Amino acid sequence: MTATVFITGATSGFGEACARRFAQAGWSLILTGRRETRLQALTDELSALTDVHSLVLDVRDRHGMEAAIAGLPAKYDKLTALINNAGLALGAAPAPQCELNDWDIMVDTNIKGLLYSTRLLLPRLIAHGRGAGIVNLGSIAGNWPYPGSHVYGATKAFVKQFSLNLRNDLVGTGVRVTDLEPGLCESEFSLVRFAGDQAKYDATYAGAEAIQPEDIAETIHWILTQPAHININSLELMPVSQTWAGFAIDRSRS
Ligand code: NDP
Ligand code: 8X3
Repeated sequence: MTATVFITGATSGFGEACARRFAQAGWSLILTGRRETRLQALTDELSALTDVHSLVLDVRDRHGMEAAIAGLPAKYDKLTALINNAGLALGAAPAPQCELNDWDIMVDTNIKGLLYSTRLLLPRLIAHGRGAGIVNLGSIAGNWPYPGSHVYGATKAFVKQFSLNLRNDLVGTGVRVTDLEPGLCESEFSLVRFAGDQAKYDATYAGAEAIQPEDIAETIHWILTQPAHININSLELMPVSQTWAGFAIDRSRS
């Protein structure tokens, strides 16, 4: 049986790199994202290597997700892997200056979208059984607080706890769950976060030798091809250039 991976957010960054990595390894792909032109171009390109099925989907659209997944061809009744990658940060301003709308979008995408794809695809992963796996894109932001992370980091903390809890409920099914927690990685993530501001994007990565999407794809491929009796619970990775800052202290009262 050919291994099949369902990837949310395959139109850029980690998702696109995963699509290429798994295609190279001969897996069938189910690719999703909102930007149809990009999705189609990637589908056309990778169809030369493997079987590719694409779905133009907004993960926040529960009914759209239900319909699209229910309508998958029978050959995808068993799924080897789900990469819950679609996600975003919006802004890095202090909480009092933030737009509630941006907070809604992060919660709806990073939490609710991930829940929809997980719940809707679990029966297919369980049907595959031993050796199947889910990789959820958490973040160092779910482990460590930093200024301006507030809701984004909190969504990733949710992803971590949900991933660990899900493992308990999947005991006996053979389905594995991993929370992957990258640090600074160079992708459109920062263009989205800074509303297309190229100068802020450049400043974020300047001289940092950030992790690249291909590095993340390689890591995810490694996680999902471990022997079937091994579950990588969580994996945090950073570029060597990134470490932790000290505690901040307000000295304005002296
Ligand atoms: P990119 O911005 O390059 O990619 C994000 C992907 O998510 C795109 O394909 C986008 O597709 C998709 N997406 C966003 N919103 C939706 C939506 N509502 N419905 C469907 N797809 C959506 O970022 P990265 O590749 O860097 O990020 C991928 C994941 O990794 C995210 O969850 C992010 O939080 C996480 N992460 C990123 C880090 C980084 O430093 N880059 C570090 C740690 C974690 P489209 O717009 O076409 O819908
Ligand atoms: C993205 C990594 O450090 O920008 O999840 O929050 S960080």
